[in-house]
Amino acid sequence: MASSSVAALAVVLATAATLLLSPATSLPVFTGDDGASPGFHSASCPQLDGIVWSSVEAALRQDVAVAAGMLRLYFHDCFPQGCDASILLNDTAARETALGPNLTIQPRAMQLIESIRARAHAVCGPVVSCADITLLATRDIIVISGGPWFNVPQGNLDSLAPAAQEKVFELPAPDTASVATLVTSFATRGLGDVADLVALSGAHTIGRSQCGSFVDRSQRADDTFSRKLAANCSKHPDRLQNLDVITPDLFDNAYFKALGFNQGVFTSDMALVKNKTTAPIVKRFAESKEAFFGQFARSMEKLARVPKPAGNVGEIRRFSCFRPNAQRADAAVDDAAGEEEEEEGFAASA
Ligand SMILES: *[C@@H]1O[C@H](CO)[C@@H](O)[C@H](O)[C@H]1NC(C)=O
Ligand SMILES: *[C@@H]1O[C@H](CO)[C@@H](O)[C@H](O)[C@H]1NC(C)=O
Ligand SMILES: *[C@@H]1O[C@H](CO)[C@@H](O)[C@H](O)[C@H]1NC(C)=O
Ligand SMILES: CC(=O)N[C@H]1CO[C@H](CO)[C@@H](O)[C@@H]1O
Repeated sequence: MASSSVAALAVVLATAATLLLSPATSLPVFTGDDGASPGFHSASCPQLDGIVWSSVEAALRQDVAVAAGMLRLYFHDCFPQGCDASILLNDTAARETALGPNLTIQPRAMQLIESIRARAHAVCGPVVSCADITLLATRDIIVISGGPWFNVPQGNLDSLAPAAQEKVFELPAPDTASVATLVTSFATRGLGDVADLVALSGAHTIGRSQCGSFVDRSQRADDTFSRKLAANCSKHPDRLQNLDVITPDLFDNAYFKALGFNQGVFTSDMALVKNKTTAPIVKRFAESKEAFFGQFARSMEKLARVPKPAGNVGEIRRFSCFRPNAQRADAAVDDAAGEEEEEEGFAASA
């Protein structure tokens, strides 16, 4: 079964280039650049870093769980077909957020990105994509939560349409995935080093989950911890469960320590300690926060560079991160009139 799904994946990847987005209008500033430079916006929007940092700080103060939401958004945006903000397109018929792996994307995290876009565009004009903001904001939220700094490539264009269903369903399922499945699915995205898989699972250090995502562990109720999970979920089915039960709000290596005590919430978390290849890496990360942070930073940067089958094509969404610019006409009749004129001006010159 594993080999047939790998074959299917290869076919999908090979044909993806012809299935995906057609090139469309983009600002001149983006052409001729494949979008790799972290300082990309320093001339066109020097205020961007400050806007992102202060927005993220304020959002975290209001609700610490938004950090987990942002990490999930980053992963779900970049993994299927590269970072292109396709995950945010919820105002289209085929929206990704309606698909199975994505139902638990936090509206708050989506809203945070949109509000940063609005602030940045108000100051600099529509020169920063929703995809770039997703990367910057997630990196900053990790740093503010105690985690490591890493570079995120900038100059990514926003997709014109949601990702194809089959791409979205290549996202690994936390409740059932075995280590072998996870390793295979990560390898297709340039994350073939086993340490990538273990380090990225470490994002669970600030993670939250709905009860529905770990039923196979909680219902087995075969140890003290899974019985506690089951009890919590039957008492409060709607409350989010912390994935790092030691320091749930701090980005540190306690998640890996908890795994050593059999306190991983997902089956895929526990699989990392049971597998002979990954167990020593878990142990290394549990013993050294620096080792975890170094690898996590490298792996997050790799994730930000997951190849785009059709290349860096698309647009900078100017009216909302939730819909493509072409949908402007039918969707935003009641926007402020003054703003509208200015935006039409940009549209006309693009
Ligand atoms: C899209 O998501 C945003 C943020 O969660 C939400 O405010 C908006 O209502 C959603 N739009 C649709 C059409 O679902
Ligand atoms: C353990 O993980 C390795 C990859 O790191 C994988 O190849 C192997 O199949 C896994 N073993 C089991 C028993 O799942
Ligand atoms: C169950 O819920 C309590 C109260 O929210 C929490 O402190 C505890 O960590 C939860 N149990 C587990 C196993 O996470
Ligand atoms: C529309 C859709 O895909 N719904 C699925 C969302 O995810 C849950 C749990 O993963 C499924 O039960 C739904 O069928």
